[in-house]
Amino acid sequence: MAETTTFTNATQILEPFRGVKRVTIEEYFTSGHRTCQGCESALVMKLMVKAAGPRTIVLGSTGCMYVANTTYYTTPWVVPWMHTQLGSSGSAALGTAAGLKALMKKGKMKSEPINVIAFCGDGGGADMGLGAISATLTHKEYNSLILLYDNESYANTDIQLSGLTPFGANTTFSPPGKAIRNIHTRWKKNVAGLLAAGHPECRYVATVCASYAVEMMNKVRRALTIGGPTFIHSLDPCPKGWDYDPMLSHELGELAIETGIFPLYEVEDGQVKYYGKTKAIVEGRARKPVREYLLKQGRFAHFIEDDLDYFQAKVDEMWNKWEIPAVVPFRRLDKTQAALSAK
Ligand SMILES: Cc1ncc(C[n+]2csc(CCOP(=O)(O)OP(=O)(O)O)c2C)c(N)n1
Ligand code: SF4
Ligand SMILES: [Mg+2]
Repeated sequence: MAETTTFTNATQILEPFRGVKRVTIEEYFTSGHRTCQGCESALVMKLMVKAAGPRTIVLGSTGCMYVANTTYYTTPWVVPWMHTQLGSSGSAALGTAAGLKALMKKGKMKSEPINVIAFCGDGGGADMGLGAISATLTHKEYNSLILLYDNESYANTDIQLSGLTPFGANTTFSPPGKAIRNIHTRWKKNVAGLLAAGHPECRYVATVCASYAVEMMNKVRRALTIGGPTFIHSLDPCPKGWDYDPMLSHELGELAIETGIFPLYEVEDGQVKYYGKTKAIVEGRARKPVREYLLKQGRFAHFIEDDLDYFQAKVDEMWNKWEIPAVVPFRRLDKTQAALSAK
């Protein structure tokens, strides 16, 4: 069939919400889910789709946000929703965006901007599905957003450690013991920095935290408006996996930012922009000590002073030694630095 002339591959223009009073009242992720009390990932789903609006398709890889949200015959999703395999959020995003584009181009469906959002957990996205996400971020002709909700474990299968689990955390794969206190001794992957640096044609990568809900929704709106493939990394406190009282979810999100452990930034067309309390840190506000965040969580209850010092030193390094603080960990060789300054 001949292509229609009306097709433009445009995105929806979603202006930022200017303050909480301007946020729309409609919900597209409602009652009917069975996540734990205080689950920030459920809040992320609600805010993500509220920001996107009704003309949106959501695709979700296996994990808590699939299993707890789609118990047989019930669902909180008001918009069209599809489950996809654990490592395939990238493929689902690309395939859906390409399918919509083809159908609209051929005139088989009305030509209109439809948001495509695929979400994945840290296990599904930063470990198993990294290759598919990477491929999707190179296909600049298709509009989709991949949102990684990071509860820092394979939570749905009972809290196994992932590549985004923090150093030393107690998980079912890394229980502290008498002989070895910290089984998990690797540092968390820098997933947003990795994807931003590695995909120069991806126009938008951001980090968010739902403790700052309006800012978080506005990053989703920006990603969908700018178009092409885009990526957002959300840090989501998880009462079950992190072992804390559910009433602390919001506070822990704030502390992750205030300690500098999780920076808030966006990279738009290659330009890094810090925002919120991270921006204040960049401009000179002191970071809170990491112990204020870590010691509120049972998963770090076995930490001794040496562990807290190590964690603090690694975070200090992110801020003091990285080429782009807390974003890009490269360091210039002195010679390169000198050669560049001489130009
Ligand atoms: C290929 C494959 N391996 C293992 C599983 C079992 N499984 C289902 S959900 C899940 C955990 C996924 O972790 P994550 O992506 O971080 O999402 P979360 O459960 O934390 O929300 C696992 C291992 C699966 N569904 N598919
Ligand atoms: S285990 Fe964590 S991510 Fe999963 S539903 Fe419970 S609080 Fe949410
Ligand atoms: Mg997870």
